[in-house]
Amino acid sequence: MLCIDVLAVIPELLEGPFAHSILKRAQDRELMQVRVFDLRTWGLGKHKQIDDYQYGGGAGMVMMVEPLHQAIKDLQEEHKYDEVIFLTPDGEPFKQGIANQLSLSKRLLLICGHYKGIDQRVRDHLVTREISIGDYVLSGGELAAAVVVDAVGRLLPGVLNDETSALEDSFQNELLSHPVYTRPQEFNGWNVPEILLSGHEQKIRDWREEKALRKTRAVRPDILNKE
Ligand code: 6GU
Repeated sequence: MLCIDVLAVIPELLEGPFAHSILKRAQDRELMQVRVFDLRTWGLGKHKQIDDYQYGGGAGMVMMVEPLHQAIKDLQEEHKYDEVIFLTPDGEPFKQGIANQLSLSKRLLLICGHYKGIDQRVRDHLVTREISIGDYVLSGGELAAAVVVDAVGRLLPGVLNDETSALEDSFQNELLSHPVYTRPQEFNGWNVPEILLSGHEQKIRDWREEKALRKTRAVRPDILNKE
């Protein structure tokens, strides 16, 4: 059982993604538990403040150290985390390998950033890993957290059925996926490639590999022949 806790500024953003399909199945089968916490619960004072102006000046609010520290401390009291992950556009690029690694954990804490960022002292002393889901800026870390939870959750043994084996995914073998077809055999004059109907297993494997290679060369040459 993998337990993932998420500290969010807008927890509502995370209600949808975990309530359906594969992530719902993972939770129903008790292979994964996802809990979302509202950071404002730990906010300061009457207004439950969680952000403030930045020292040195400049536009944009910064998430304060105290609410995050208290939240992490309270949650750590319940159980130790293998990783405390801060989701941030300046983190390490999220790749399949990281998802594979995280799927072997027992407990993860994901922290969703907002505004200009979080006080550096949280990153220096409390966060163990920083992850970005790509080279673009989202308005908050919640959607990134949903991406990470999805990518990790579907890898847990027993979540996917055999026919949707995660091992054949794009990126697991460093090639993009080959094209796939289902019925009908002909639609609008558009035909399924003959080879797939041949029953010739080795030829089909070769054809798929060739297609995957071509596709990868065309759109992601950067992932070919790495090291
Ligand atoms: Cl993890 N957070 C935000 N706010 N923006 C991002 C991101 C994360 N990854 C890419 N862009």
